[in-house]
Amino acid sequence: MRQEGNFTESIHNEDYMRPYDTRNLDNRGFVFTGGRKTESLNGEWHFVPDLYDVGFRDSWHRKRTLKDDGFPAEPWDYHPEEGRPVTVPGCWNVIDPVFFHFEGTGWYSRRFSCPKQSEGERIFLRIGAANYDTKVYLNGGFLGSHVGGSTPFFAELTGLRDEENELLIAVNNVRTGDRVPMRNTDWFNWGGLYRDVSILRVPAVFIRDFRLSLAPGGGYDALAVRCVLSEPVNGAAVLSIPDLDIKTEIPVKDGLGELIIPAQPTLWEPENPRLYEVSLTYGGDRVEDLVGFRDIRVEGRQILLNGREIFLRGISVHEDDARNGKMLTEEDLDRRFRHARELGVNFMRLAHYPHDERVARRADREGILLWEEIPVYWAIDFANPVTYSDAENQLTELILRDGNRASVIIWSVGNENQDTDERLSFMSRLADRARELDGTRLITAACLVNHEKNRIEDRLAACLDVIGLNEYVGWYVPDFAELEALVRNSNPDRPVIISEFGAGAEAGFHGEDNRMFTEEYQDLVYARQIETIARLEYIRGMTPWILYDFTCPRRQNRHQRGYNRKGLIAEDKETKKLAFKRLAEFYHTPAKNNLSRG
Ligand code: GCB
Repeated sequence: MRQEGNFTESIHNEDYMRPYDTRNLDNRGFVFTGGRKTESLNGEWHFVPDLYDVGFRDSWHRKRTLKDDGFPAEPWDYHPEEGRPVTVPGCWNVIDPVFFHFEGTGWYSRRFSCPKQSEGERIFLRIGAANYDTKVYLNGGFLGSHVGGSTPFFAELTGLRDEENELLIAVNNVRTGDRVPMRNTDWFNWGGLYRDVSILRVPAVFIRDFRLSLAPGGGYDALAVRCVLSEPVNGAAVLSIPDLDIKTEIPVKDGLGELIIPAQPTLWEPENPRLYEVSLTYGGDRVEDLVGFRDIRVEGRQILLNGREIFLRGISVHEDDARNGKMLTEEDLDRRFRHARELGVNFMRLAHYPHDERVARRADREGILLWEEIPVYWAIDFANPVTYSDAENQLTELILRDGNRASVIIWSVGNENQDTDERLSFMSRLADRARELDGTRLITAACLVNHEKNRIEDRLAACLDVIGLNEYVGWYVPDFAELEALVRNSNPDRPVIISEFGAGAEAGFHGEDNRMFTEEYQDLVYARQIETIARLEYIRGMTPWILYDFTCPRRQNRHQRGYNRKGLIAEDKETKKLAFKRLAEFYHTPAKNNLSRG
């Protein structure tokens, strides 16, 4: 058989992935992007599904010779130009019904031109997110791989040509036991290049990270600035905040600049989400951002925003859409914030993975506080060091991405994990890592009730600032009396947020309030939960499960048909169920929701 290279070898090689599993595209390659000009690579790409990983086995990225007539000399099984045209960003599951359940590798290719503009300039590709394992090839060469399905990453484009470059990106969404999350989740495993793809140009020495916040300590009279340069240089960066009359040099030593600057900004808070235009320059590099200054702290069993107690009136949300999968459209974003406002929330839990970065930017402008999370979900492989470094990398990339968002007040290091020794060591390390990267936010995790003792009890709690608690009294625990008992049995030493409660309801299905999946039953669960939660001084917030019904292959009874139906609104994102009104009434009545501000 006439085939290029070592065809027979390639079909016998089951170790074909080894050269490409480099995971070198991680948080160390982060580039601060605020205010930078980018060239978008969104738009039309070519796509082929590759269920058997032939592309890796057979090196599809390698340039192959064409004959004079333009046809290949060998029987290629792949041609980058002949894939199906698709729009990036997007999830492949919604391209065509035949791809809906596809789990495997999808190859995306496109051509682009990229003239160099100045000597010494460095050019990076930024991928907003791709689920889950991504390998990047340029002009036939392999640039590297990234794991993690919801955070941005960068690849330096070396070997670029001014005209006609070919980018080939393989994205694999197979669920495996060592990934974060692992095989089993309660949401749909969307696949593809589903966030923006772009190119940025930076000078030889550039700003990798730029962090600006109110200086911790509660004095409200100083800002803390920190910057990290791409090289271990010495010099000075210049921070400028025109509305505060600040133009200050930040001494940089070995590539790191840190300074506390006296300032009295108007504080950012939900009622007045004041943002300041800021910029940082170093040599020929300049970045910008829009930053709010606020303080978030825990004292005893209270959460204090800018020194005052706050009750977090929240709602949980997934990133899921029947037409667009995980890709967030502007329309979806607008609708989500409109519904949140109607509910009267001041807080949102972005479950269970980092959501599109536009959400936090919008929340900054609208004064909505956020809980952001990484998908350390259920029974991930806590004993596996590879799984740990993946989780830590996702956490780091998230913090690097959203470190300047005033709206984000809480990092969550996981959801509903069993209290084992391995899990304790894994997640307490993550909590430490989050604090090391960011001293200006609270750390939490959504914990489980200890069902044996029916009380709030989890060894991880000692490592958290706020205990998140998922309790499904009224649903998985049918007897409402259990809620009273749970409350009586618990005496947490720090604030608790009820990070989930809820009940399934099929929109339009009505009946007695003791019949599961009726809107009436869901409404009753909300009524009972609210009644109890509002009485407890240590419960400082709640994010019921969930705003919209969402795609979920685990849910297949006749009321569900592939959707988790615990939404307050159906999957059409319009049809409200009865419980929506119940929660909105509670949130809009300060006397009832036991705290008036925020
Ligand atoms: C949970 C999980 C969430 C599920 C939800 C449910 O506790 O954290 O991901 O979707 O319960 O509906 O069962």
